[in-house]
Amino acid sequence: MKLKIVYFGASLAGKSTTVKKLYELLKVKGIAKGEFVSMETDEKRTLFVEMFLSSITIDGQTFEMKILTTPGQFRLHPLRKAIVQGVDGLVFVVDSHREREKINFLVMRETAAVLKEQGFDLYKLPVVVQYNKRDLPEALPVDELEPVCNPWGTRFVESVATEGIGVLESFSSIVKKVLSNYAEKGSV
Ligand SMILES: Nc1nc2c(ncn2[C@@H]2O[C@H](COP(=O)(O)OP(=O)(O)OP(=O)(O)O)[C@@H](O)[C@H]2O)c(=O)[nH]1
Ligand SMILES: [Mg+2]
Repeated sequence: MKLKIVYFGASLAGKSTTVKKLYELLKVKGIAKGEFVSMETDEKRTLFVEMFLSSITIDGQTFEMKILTTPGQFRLHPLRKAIVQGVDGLVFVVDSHREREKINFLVMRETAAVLKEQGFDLYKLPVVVQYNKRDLPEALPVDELEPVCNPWGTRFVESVATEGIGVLESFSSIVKKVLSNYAEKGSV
């Protein structure tokens, strides 16, 4: 079975850092396959897509997972559409910096609109919220971020992606959610 997991969120929230760290951590465990593919602009912003493949075997059944990030910049909107197509689960990477509160929310709303065009409801898909940059002195308390960034009331993870903190937690959390979602639908 093939699964698609997409990391979305505002530009500079830390999606690329999260997924790169995740790749390194999974590679050490022997769970990541092949290379990490990335395309960036000269300013290190994600231009197109970053992705890698991973597979896990549970009870004799192997799940192939494709892990992707979306480019956060608004001018790259059309690419975001292609990336979320057929998604099975999402990680919402939130920039905890107090000045980024509004942009986090706008990107969530825009992602919901993109998915709606494709017949998906963001608020019903498996999602994990990852509050990133918890190391910043300007980080808002999670209690303040929750009402804005977690309309799912879903499990959240606090992270410092640059140090690899919280990265495996958000990933294992979304994998569990995606698998239990399939189990509920009776397709696993
Ligand atoms: N202090 C701090 N900085 C972080 C953290 N995570 C990422 N950063 C920094 O934030 C900047 C942006 O990180 P990226 O991972 O490139 O952000 P992105 O979400 O992929 O950005 P786009 O590709 O433009 O959408 C980089 O300079 C990172 O080093 C964190 O947890 N704490
Ligand atoms: Mg990026």
